[in-house]
Amino acid sequence: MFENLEPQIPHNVVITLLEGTEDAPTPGAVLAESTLISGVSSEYFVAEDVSWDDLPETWYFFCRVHANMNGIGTVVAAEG
Ligand SMILES: [Cu+2]
Repeated sequence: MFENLEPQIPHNVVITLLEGTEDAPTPGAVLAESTLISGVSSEYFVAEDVSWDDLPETWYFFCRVHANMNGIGTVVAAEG
């Protein structure tokens, strides 16, 4: 789920391969990119052509509008 708490500010999420190191990550090839979503909003972003199973164990993500908004994501199995 994608949650944007900033009124009037558009953000999105771009998921890419993780390059560099975990201390100095850099984005690789783009795997999926959401539309721009203006806050305040919380919506599900569904990539039609990418499933969780398609992602590597860890990946890089950032906001197309604000490249300094970035981090590393991990797929975790649902419990139960
Ligand atoms: Cu942003």
